[in-house]
Amino acid sequence: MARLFCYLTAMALTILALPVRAEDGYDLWLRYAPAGQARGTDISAHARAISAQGDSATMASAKQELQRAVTSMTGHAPALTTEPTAGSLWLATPGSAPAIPVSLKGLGAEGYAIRSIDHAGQPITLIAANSDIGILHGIFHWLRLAQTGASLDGLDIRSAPRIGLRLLNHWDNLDGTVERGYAGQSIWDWWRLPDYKGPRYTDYARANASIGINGTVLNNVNAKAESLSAPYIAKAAALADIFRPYGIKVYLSVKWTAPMELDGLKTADPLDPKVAAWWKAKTDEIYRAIPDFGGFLVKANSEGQPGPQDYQRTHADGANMLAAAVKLHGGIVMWRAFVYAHDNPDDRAKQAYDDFKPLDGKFADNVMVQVKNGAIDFQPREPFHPLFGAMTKTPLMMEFQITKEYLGQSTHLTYLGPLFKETLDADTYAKGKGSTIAKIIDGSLDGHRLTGIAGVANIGIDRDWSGSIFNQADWYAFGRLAWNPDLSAEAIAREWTAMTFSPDPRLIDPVVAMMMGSREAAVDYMTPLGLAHLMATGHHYGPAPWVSELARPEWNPVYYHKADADGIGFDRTKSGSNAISQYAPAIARRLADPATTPESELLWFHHLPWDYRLKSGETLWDGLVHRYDRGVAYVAGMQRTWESLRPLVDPERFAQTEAFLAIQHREAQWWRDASIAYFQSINHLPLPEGAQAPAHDLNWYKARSFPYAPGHN
Ligand code: GCV
Repeated sequence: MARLFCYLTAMALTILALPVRAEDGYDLWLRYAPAGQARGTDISAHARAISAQGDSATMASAKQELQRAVTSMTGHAPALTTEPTAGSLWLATPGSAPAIPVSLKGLGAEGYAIRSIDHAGQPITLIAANSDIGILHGIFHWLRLAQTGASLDGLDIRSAPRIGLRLLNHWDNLDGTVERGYAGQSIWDWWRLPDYKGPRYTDYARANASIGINGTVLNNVNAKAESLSAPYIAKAAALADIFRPYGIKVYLSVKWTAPMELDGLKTADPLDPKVAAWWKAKTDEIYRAIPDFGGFLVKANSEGQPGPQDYQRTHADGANMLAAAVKLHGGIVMWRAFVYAHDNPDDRAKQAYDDFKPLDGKFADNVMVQVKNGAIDFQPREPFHPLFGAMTKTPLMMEFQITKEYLGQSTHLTYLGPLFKETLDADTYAKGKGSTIAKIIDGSLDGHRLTGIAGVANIGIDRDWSGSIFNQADWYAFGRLAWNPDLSAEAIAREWTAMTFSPDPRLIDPVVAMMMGSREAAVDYMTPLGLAHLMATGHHYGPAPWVSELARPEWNPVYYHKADADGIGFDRTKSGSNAISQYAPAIARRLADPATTPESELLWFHHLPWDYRLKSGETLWDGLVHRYDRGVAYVAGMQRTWESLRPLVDPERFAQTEAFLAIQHREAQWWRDASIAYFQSINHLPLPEGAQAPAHDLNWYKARSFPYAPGHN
């Protein structure tokens, strides 16, 4: 009896210590958790009522979001009024409220102002914008303040996006799979669209609008022609209808040979009038179904995809033909620069520049060239792509990868904010010091009106959307940086953590610290010192630096590390591929010499002897091993930090992260051990003192096979 009593008491105490809500991650950063008494009263006092006159679908969504959020945070539903009253949130646009006591100049169509004002003697929070979409963005800003515990008094905020097009690129296939997707099947239920439109589509739009994303490319860049068939246009139109009130436009990826596949044309030559007429008619058909359709995204002449070069035409010929078709409707073409050819023996890192730089100035004014952040392929670290700064006459659109094809897929905690920032802040020296990539893509450096940024989505049907709770932070960070590339990755991590878990500093400080070092840790345990592309073939899961027999040279990891008995690294200086000549002279000079090359990019640009001395004084080999160990140790540190947070996190999300960190630790050790075993088989060097031998011999690592790893293309 006494034992039973003790047991029940212990159970009761455990239950009391737990946060009350069970969480599965579905609500993302829009949880609107009950705010606690003092804070709840404070929020209530600033949101006694929602005052607005407009009745558009967007305004209705804004009001609904506020009601839902305030009610959930405070337990009290705000009243709805048309005129501002004491303590109300007043949503005002020039169309709905004649005399707005704040200037809307410079806010554009999507920006907003938030100001605490005295209105006829009453304290009110004004959220004002030129459009209802601006209001929606404004209310999400206010809700961010409310959720993160920031003051709601004395507000005087103005915000407008720096970059015009802020898009997700879904690599979602019509069969429901997602290329490089680690969060389950596609959220687009193509089969049951357009008849069945589940609630997830609206929640997707809410989440995106809350971080300022204003466009989505629905289908994979490795596109199927059928995406442009009438039934699939109707499906895309159904989604567009749901997203429109949230300010999100729909775009489609196209397959170059669609005119041949869908309608039996003999050619897809962009200069053939019949081909141009086909695209014009197809585009008109799309705009009849989706009047605000955004435009096309194209992967052409890349990795087996067809394109204009198959007809001896250039990328500009192809892009301009499509651009003419969408132009009358106000649409755009996003032409990807991710190209490399199997018959080009030159360094793969140089090929996009060689293809596209000569085309600068030849693209129509509604074409953007979409460039990946680095010249190879979304590696844990890459130097910035040399096309940034080299095509001043063409608007360049940034392409980041939010899904973590190369950074641990769904289970590794590797916060991408610092990776995105590293590229955005990189100085191209295109027009002297301060020519950052952020200024290139926001159009300010070269005076472009059309500006854009895209992120390859990490979204799937998993309950938590992104395959893990922490992967949601990458989606969030992408949106926030797309709106304002000057934000810091750390500030974004703090916001996200406060909204996703709790604004309790006992939780935020350690979680943010752990996130901020996590990408560098992945670089350390996977590809330190500028190494790249050492992952296994096909699914890209785990290490395989030994692979050397794939059909195309640049598919093989040995192509990238070039390790031999004497040294390691890819010589991209004059004595090698001379890829450094694609950068501005100030950068090329720095990269020509290993001593002035950042150590984080050393082996990307130089082939160096194993006994090359690093800045620390240790040899290159010892430095490599130490970095592998540092990466593994960081993950062990994250495990300890997370364990210490057990009392502050709900059980479901705690358990997921705990389990995933254990996987990450095991896989970090695997990367470290397999890489060391392989490189040691080449250089025959002893490990530095204190470093542990790999757990298995090289053959054991080589024999590992994962035919069912997710995300395969
Ligand atoms: C969509 C890499 C990926 C491919 C992807 C390609 C691209 O090669 O592994 O899955 O294809 O990049 O960006 O087009």
